[in-house]
Amino acid sequence: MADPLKAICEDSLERFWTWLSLMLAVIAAILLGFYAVAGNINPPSNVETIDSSRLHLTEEFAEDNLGVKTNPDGSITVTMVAARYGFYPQEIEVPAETPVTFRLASADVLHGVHAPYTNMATMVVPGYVSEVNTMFPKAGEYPLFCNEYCGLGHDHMWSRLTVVEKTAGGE
Ligand SMILES: [Cu+2]
Repeated sequence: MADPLKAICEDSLERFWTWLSLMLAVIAAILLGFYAVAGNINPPSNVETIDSSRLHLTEEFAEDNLGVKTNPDGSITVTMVAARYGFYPQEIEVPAETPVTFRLASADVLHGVHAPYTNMATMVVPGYVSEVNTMFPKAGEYPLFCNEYCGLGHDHMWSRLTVVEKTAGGE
């Protein structure tokens, strides 16, 4: 079979390296696809829009309704607003070894949230509700950092996440 690259390139060595780099891209795409399917490794897929300028008028993200709620099945839902420069409420406490769902919305610009040493990390894009499902194995105090530059106060944008031992019978 004639090499289709021959139409644009005479040099056989150049064609060889072009084919090799194309193959590497195909192999990388196959591997990524494989790990995404086999390990269920995907970007957060919650697509839910919200009007960031009217968060305070929504039921879920109104100031009085933010914070930690225990669901009937014992799992926890944490509702937070990311705004320059903090995550509100600024102190939250959740039990260890319990499924926790974070629901975050930005009131202004793009933010990111990250609790070091845990897998709790997501971008908080204005106009969308970010949702993260996680479970904290160990009690302790974790900072919640903003990891998307959002303005002059970005370095000071953090809140406190306290993970307490799971009490017998749940919280
Ligand atoms: Cu920030």
